[in-house]
Amino acid sequence: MLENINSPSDLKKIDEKNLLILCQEIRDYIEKVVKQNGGHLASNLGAVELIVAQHRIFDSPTDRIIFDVGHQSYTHKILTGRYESFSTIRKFKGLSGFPKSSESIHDAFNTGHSSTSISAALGMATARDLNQENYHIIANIGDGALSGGMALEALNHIGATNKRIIIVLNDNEMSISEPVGAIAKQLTKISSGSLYRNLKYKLTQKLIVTTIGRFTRRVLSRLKGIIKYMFSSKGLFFEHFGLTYLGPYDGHDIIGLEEGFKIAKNIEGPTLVHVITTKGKGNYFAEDDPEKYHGVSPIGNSKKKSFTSIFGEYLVELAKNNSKITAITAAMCTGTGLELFREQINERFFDVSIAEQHGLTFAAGQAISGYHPVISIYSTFMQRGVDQVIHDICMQNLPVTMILDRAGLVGEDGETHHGVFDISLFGSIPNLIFMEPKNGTELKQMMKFATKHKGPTMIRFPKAATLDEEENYDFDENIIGDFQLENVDNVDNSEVSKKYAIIGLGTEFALAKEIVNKLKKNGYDFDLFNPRFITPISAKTLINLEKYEKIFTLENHVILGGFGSLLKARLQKPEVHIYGLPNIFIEHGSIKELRKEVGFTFENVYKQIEGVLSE
Ligand SMILES: Cc1ncc(C[n+]2csc(CCOP(=O)(O)OP(=O)(O)O)c2C)c(N)n1
Repeated sequence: MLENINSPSDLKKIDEKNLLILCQEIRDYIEKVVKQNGGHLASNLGAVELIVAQHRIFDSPTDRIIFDVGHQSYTHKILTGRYESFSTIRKFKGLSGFPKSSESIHDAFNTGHSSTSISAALGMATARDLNQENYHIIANIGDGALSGGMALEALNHIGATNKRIIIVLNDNEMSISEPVGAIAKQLTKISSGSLYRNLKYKLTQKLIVTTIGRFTRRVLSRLKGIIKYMFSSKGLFFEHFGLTYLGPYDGHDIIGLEEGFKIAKNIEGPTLVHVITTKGKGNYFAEDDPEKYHGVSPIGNSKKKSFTSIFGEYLVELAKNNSKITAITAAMCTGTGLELFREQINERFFDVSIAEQHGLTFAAGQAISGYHPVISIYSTFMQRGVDQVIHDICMQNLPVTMILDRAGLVGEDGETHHGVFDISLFGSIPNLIFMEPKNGTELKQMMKFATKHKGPTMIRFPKAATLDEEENYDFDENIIGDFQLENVDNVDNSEVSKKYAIIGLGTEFALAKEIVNKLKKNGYDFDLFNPRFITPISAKTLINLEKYEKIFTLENHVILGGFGSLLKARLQKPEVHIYGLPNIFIEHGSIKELRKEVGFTFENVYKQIEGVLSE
């Protein structure tokens, strides 16, 4: 059936009795493609019926369907003319893993980061009303995403505007990990309420799917919505925000969902349709362990040690020897490698839910009270926390260690997830010591130093496998801001002696080394630096760097506003040539493909440097 659906209007023609089969086809297809390409398995399997029902009741693209985070939009993509191209999802030049308006008119709003959908929907609704138009705006949001600050700010605003929008709460009682907080508890109370359970029992268990059965279910479903709306106190939580509460509905019962959406369509003002789904629905493993199957990598991925796991393991070691160290995550326990900490030092582990800003100021609160929090956030999500870093942590010079995981290009998750702006955002903040290690050993040294330091520190590292067994040296307060000079033969040389210098930040040190080896072979006189520090840069280092004629920098970050730019602004004499990523939103694909696409490869950088040298 699926290959004949080219748009939601084809879906509307499908007979009710075939919908179960259709959903199975969708699930099979999603599983097959995710196995090959990687992607968000459990979230998508849980949202199949929910999205089918929406596309049958609403009229996309006239009606605007928004997906919060957007990681659960695979069914939507398949049903909106992208059945064939879905097999290219997350691949270079293929479909994006998230909604993208440049990909389809049905993708009403681009997402990737959490908790934006209600704000966007409300903005669209005010524009619609100013234009005196009449379409529906639907914001699909998960229970995890609902805990994010922006979603709550938007709910608060809704109360003041009373705009007609439909929020569909996809409640699977899971964020990536178990959801945290009062809202999650409130939702659990609603969904486990006896009225809901009774109705669900009546509606889905007892009735056989016959014509009469379907008719009765329709009536009961409609009644259910009305009963809940009129008599239930369970939705009061949302009603206090000025929303009309409908549900909870069984998110795998298409007929019931369709009835719910029909009711919602006719309600003036903002409505919340509460839908209970099973994350990973239909896949035994994903249902059983939705945390593990939230996102999966394609089969055959290498199991080398990542910076993330070195960080996670070493933090446990440090915290076992220092009872003041705490670990904080914003709903990304597994992604940031903190499971071991959660398991072994649970009393000092804090998951603040999808709340990066809160997490940072929460860390500041712990730090001002004598603790040393280590908060790990993906670079891209840290974009949310700029003011908290500046105003709450750095201005008060508090001992917080901030880890920026997934810094640089991240690959298949694409433009919403690359961590390529953090140096621009955090590279010039007073009091902050901002570092990037060249390998796993250096990461450990930086972590040891950072957790002893009496002020704020930040360490960025990429999604990459790394070595954990190279040379060791003292990394302490005495070397803050000093770039480390290495010559290619690895003989320690503290004198600046050459005409040219090449500086490779973090993992780009390896690329710099490769390039300098070839340049030396071709007769050029070079020094090679591992900077270690993005900010501050010591006076000693700056004085040394002034002696070079030309300096070449390499970084896994955008060029303008990055490490090289900041360095260039501080040097008078040397010409500084900066290599890194262009200041554009870079698409998705493997890191290798993306680097090739933007010209950040050994061959290209070497060629450019040689060009500069032969000028
Ligand atoms: C600002 C931000 N922080 C973290 C994430 C990572 N993230 C992606 S999905 C997700 C959990 C979302 O849970 P929920 O909304 O309940 O959706 P589900 O996957 O359970 O369907 C998280 C934390 C993100 N996308 N954006």
